[in-house]
Amino acid sequence: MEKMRKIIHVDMDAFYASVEIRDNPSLRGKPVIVGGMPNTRGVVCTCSYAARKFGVRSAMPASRAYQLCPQGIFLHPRFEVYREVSLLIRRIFFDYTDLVEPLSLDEAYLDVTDNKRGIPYATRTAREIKARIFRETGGLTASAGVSFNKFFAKVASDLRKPDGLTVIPPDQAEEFLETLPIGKFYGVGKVTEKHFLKMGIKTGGDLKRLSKLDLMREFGKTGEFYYEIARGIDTRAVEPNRERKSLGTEVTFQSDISDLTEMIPVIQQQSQEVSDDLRRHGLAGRTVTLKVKFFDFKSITRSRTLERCTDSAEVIASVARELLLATEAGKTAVRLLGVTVSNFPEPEKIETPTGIWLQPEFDFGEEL
Ligand code: TTP
Ligand code: MG
Repeated sequence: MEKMRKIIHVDMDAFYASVEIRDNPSLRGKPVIVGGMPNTRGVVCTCSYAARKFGVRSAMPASRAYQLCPQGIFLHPRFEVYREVSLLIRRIFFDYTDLVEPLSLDEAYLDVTDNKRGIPYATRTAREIKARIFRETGGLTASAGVSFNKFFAKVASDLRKPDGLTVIPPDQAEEFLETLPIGKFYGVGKVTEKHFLKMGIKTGGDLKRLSKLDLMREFGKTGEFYYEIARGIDTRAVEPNRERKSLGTEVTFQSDISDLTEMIPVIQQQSQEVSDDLRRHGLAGRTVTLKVKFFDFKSITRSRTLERCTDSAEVIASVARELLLATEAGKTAVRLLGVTVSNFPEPEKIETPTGIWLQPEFDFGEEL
């Protein structure tokens, strides 16, 4: 029988906001909102838990956040500082395992089945990692989820935020899934959640009652994935070298548009989203690509490669705009626009400590 995997998912609490509070303790306990300023078209990157009480959320227009929380303290993000903290926590992870798969600056999966420190329980490893993050970052907290696959580990890390540690052992997994809201399932975003709710599927229990065929009819290939997830099966390995090759976004219009003055704000908005996303992943790229699908479904892409890497919304937007102006768009009606940035440099090499590799000599058993 294959040895049971021990997976930890670590996710920093209110990441950008917590860093801001760390660096200015007079903000502690206050509604701190990091992102765009209220009188601009910017959006909220994240906010402190005090601000969440007012209903402020990530990706919300900053103007809306101001309506909900006029006493909020609005701050510009400082990406270089977040990137530093991110490197710091990744170094801590590498002290325990080389099987680290970062998902963004503030979260990662760790496979600690055979960890470098020979700690028999993933729960203890998670506790240690949390304590070290707190100490070594100057008081930032993370939440961790511990389980036997990625899906449960990720769901678990979200259950007791902030500063949480949640374990989902195999014998509790099924019971846990039964009542889990459908929106919390891996791969279920806002759109799919609505789709499920329309079908009357509200929880994991409801999901489990659907046959594989039903799910495939509704969701195609992804349906098969939902079938397995509903049964707690997730065989995805933690992939330490998974590299993102590009980041982008696209939108299909409800009805075709032929006015260039309508298209330009769309690509500006998309460039902003791509820029936010790049920064969240600590990436910058040299190539900007514009995709245009015309009314007759003919699709083209146009790219430009820059001298230097960028993650700036203004730069991306200005390149995308030029690319757009050189197409038939405007003369011909358009049904889809997309902006992508690619061509990332080699990822920053993270030094892994050269210390001794402690080979565990004891039986891991079936305990987490
Ligand atoms: P998250 O981990 O999703 O959020 P968080 O760490 O702020 O809060 P939580 O305690 O709920 O985990 O995202 C990590 C960082 O990524 C976040 O601090 C800011 C950035 N971010 C954005 O810039 N835009 C977004 O829409 C989201 C969701 C996050
Ligand atoms: Mg987080």
